[in-house]
Amino acid sequence: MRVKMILPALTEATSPFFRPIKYSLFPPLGLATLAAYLPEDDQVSIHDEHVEKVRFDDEPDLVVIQVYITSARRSYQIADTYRARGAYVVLGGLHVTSLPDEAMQHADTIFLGPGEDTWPQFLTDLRAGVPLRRYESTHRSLFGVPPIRRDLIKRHRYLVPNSIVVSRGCPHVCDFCYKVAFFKGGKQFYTQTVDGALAEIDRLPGRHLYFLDDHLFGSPPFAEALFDGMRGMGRLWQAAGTVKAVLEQPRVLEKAVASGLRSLFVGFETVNSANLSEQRKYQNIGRDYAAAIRRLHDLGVMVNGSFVFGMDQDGPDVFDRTVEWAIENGIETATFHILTPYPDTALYERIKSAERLLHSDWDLYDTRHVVFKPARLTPAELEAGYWSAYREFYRWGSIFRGASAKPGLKPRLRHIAYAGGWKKFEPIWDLAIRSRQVLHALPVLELILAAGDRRASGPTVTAAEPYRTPAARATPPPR
Ligand code: B12
Ligand code: SF4
Repeated sequence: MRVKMILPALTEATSPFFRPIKYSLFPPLGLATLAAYLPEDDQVSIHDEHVEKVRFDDEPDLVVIQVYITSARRSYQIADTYRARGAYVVLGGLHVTSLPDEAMQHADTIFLGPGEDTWPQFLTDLRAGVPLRRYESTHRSLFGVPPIRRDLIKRHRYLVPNSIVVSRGCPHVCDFCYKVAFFKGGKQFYTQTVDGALAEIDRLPGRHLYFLDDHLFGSPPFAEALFDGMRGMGRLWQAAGTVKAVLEQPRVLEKAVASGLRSLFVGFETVNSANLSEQRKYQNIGRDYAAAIRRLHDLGVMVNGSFVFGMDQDGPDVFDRTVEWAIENGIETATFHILTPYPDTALYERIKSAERLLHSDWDLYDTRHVVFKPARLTPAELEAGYWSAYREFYRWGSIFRGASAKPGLKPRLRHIAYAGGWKKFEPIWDLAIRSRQVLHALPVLELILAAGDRRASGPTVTAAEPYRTPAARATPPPR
C-alpha cells in the first residue's frame, strides 16, 4: 500500500509574515508515531508543509492528515483534492477530535483522540475491506508501542530534530487547555515505560533533546526514574514543567538538572491570581512565581515563561506589568499568547454561552488574534498590547536589564546570548532555514545550554553510571 502522511502548513506559511524559525523547530512526531504501525512492505512517506513544498499530483492509496485548528482549512483542501483523485483519506488530531462533524465532511474516516489504539485497528479493518467511518480512542496506553519511524523524518530541515514525547496529556485541568477535550473518554495522563523512554532517547544521535510532553514532571516517580536513567548519557535537554513541580518536587528537579536539564518552559500564564481561579489553573494559585524562577536559575536552568493575555481580570495595564515582572525576574525568553477559546474546551463553552465569540474563522485561532470579546479591554487594545509585550520584552535594553538580574558574568552572558540569539537574529535564522543549513545552528544552541553546566560544582550532581539499554543490561557490564 502507498501511504502518504501530511502535516499541512498553518495558513500563514505562505504569508510574508511567516516565521520559519518557529515552524522549523519540531518534526511531526504524531505522524511518525502512526507510521510505525505500518508493515515494512508498505511504501510510506511523511510530508511537513512547514518545511517543504508538497506535490499533490501523485496517486497514494491512503492519505493520512493531521489537523490542528489553524491548519484545518488547508487540511480540508488537501483532503478534498485527494478524495477527488480516488485516494482513501483519513483525518485525525486535535481539531478533528474537537469538531468531528466538521472534519467528517472531508474524510473517508476520522479519528478522535490519540491514535495508538484506533489506528492499528483501522489498518486491520481497511485491509479486510471493512473500515469504519469513525474511530474513537478509549484504551490509552503507551506500553509496547513500536519505535517511532524517525527514519521518515527529514532531520536536516529542523532545528530540533531530537524532539521527543514520553507521555501523553497532563494531570491538571485548565479551562483553556486542549487537553480535556482531546483525552476525554479515557485516561488523561499516562507515560511510556521508563525503559521504553530511555531506549528511545538512546536512539537519538547528538547531545541535544527537547521533550515536548505537556508536563514531563506530571508523574514524579516516572520522572525521577527517567532522570536517573539519563544520568551519564551526556545529554543537554529542554522541556516543559509547572510552577508547582519546580517548587514542590526539589529532588526530582535536581535529578533533572543532573541528567542535563538546562532550560524549562513554564506556564505562568498570568501574574494576576484572580485570573487563575477563573481558568481553574489552581495548581498555580498562591505559588511564589519569583521563588520558582530563582530556584531554576540557581540550578543553572534558563526559563521560558509562557503568559496569556485577555483573561477577564486583565485591564490595559496587564501588558506592561507582565513584561516588567518577567524582566525583573531575569526570565530569559517569554512566549506571549492571546487567550483563545478552542472548541470543546470549558473556556469555549463559557465564552460562547455569554455570546462573546466574535467569529469561527479557525485560521485566526492562532493565539495571536482576538477571537472573542474581552471583559476589560477592547479587541484592538488586546492585540496591540500583545505585540507591544513582545517588542518591549525583546528590546536590547530589556535583555540587558534581565541579564543584570543574574549574579555573575557567565549567567549574564548566557542570558544575553540566548534571549538575543533567539529573537534578534531572526533574519539570520531564516536564511539558515531557507538554505537548509538549519542543523548547523544546533551546536550553537548546545553551547549556550552547556554554559549553565554546574556538574563540576553542584553538590547534588554527581557522576553516575551511564544508561545502558535494556538489551545491554541483559549482559553483565564489563569489569
Ligand atoms: C510541537 C508543537 C508545535 C510545533 C510544530 C507542530 C508539529 N511539528 O507537530 C509548532 C512550534 C510549529 C507549533 C505551533 C503552534 N501550535 Co503547537 N504544539 C506543539 C506541541 C507542543 C507538541 C505536538 C506533538 O508533537 N505532540 C506529540 C505527538 C505524539 O502527538 P500528536 O501530534 O498530537 O499526535 C497524536 C494524536 O494527535 C493522534 N493523531 C494526530 N493526527 C492523527 C491522524 C490520524 C489519522 C490518527 C489516527 C491519529 C492522529 O495520534 C498521534 C499519536 O497519538 C503541542 C502540544 C501537545 N502536547 O500535543 C502543541 C499544540 C498542538 N499547538 C497548539 C497551538 C495552538 C499552536 C499554535 C496555533 C499557537 C502558538 N501560538 O504556538 C501554533 C501555530 C501557529 C499558527 N500560526 O498557526 C495547540 C493546538 C490546539 C488545537 N486545538 O489545535 C497545542 C495542543 C498546544 C496547546 N496546549 O494548546 N506547535
Ligand atoms: S497545566 Fe498546562 S498542559 Fe496541563 S492542563 Fe493546564 S494548561 Fe494544559
